[in-house]
Amino acid sequence: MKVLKFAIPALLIMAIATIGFWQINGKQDGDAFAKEKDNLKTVQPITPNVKNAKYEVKDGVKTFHLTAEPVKQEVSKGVYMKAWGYNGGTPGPTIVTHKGDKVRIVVKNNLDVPTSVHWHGLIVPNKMDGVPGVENSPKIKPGDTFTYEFTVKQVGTFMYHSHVNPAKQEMMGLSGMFIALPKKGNKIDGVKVDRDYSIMLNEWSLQGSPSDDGSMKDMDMGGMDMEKGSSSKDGKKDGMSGMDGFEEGKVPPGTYNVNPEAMMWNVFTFNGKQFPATQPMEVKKGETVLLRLGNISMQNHPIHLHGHNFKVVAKDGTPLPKAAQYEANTIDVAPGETYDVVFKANNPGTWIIHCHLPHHTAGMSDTEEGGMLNAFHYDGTPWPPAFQDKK
Ligand SMILES: [Cu+2]
Repeated sequence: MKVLKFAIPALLIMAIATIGFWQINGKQDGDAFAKEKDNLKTVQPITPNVKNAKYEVKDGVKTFHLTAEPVKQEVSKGVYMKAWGYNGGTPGPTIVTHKGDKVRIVVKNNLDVPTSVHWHGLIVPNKMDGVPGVENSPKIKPGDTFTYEFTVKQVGTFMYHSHVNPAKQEMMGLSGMFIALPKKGNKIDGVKVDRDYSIMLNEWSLQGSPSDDGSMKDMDMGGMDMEKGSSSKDGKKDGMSGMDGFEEGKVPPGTYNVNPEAMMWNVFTFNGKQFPATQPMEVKKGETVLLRLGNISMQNHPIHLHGHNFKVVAKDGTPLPKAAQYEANTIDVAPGETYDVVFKANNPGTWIIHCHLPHHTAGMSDTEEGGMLNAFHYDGTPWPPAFQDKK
């Protein structure tokens, strides 16, 4: 009896302790499960200033629609260029897919010249490569439509662009980003990411008179009338750069033609916008941020991030082996290249990212900075004056 008297409370205590332990453990398991589920979620890629392409799934095939067409694009306040793009803008919408997706991309040509779309870096069947005359895909005639179809076999950052008269058509703006995500989860290039941002690099030669429709006949007048007489230190007229129109970053508000053949450029864009029209990228402290960079232009652009080192984890849609990954804060992106870089958001504030060729961040008439420049903005930190309208 004495033993029982002692044993019952002891058993009771043990039972309560066990239930308590299960409860605590159960909760932990629940958290772990929630965390695991979270990790299986895919982070939605964001291309600042550019939409992701809409699609519909038909018979298990993801179907996208691209319309190649003339676009009138505002690159920064009041500065419009008459470029070519897809679905109303340049770059065209970002195509987001998953590895294993069967995709169909219906391309309508609303230009007055033939065109095609090449899937840059993607391993596709030869006849889907979009290089008419070399393989069997057609030059898509004005008004015509062609459907490209392939299975996405890779994971990474790719691009798309015209491959008919590319010297002209790429420089008129016929390009866009193509992202292939893993089948599931947010582990990209071996890193679990919380943010997925893309920046496409382009450069433009805007010509014409700001007051008219930008027709070529006026190109010699451009800038001269605007900034009469004043001379810059290299002896050139301010606002002029020989026959090529306006100096870097010195294009006054107006609507202009793009001269795709020019070898001097005066507007340098991240996703078709120059600072301060670039939409800053939000991050939260502690997050792991993926940034995808792609270049369809005539020059290399050394892209530099302030306040952080990033790790270069992939090139041209191909993950780099651990031993080949490296830390840096500037990466030179050559034409045709894509890079994936990741960084830990561990330094709150607003940190700019920009091309480090000084002329490529030349300010517009009313700003000190311009061109290829954007910023990462930490959630909860004050917005600096340059971004007051972005809040
Ligand atoms: Cu540059």
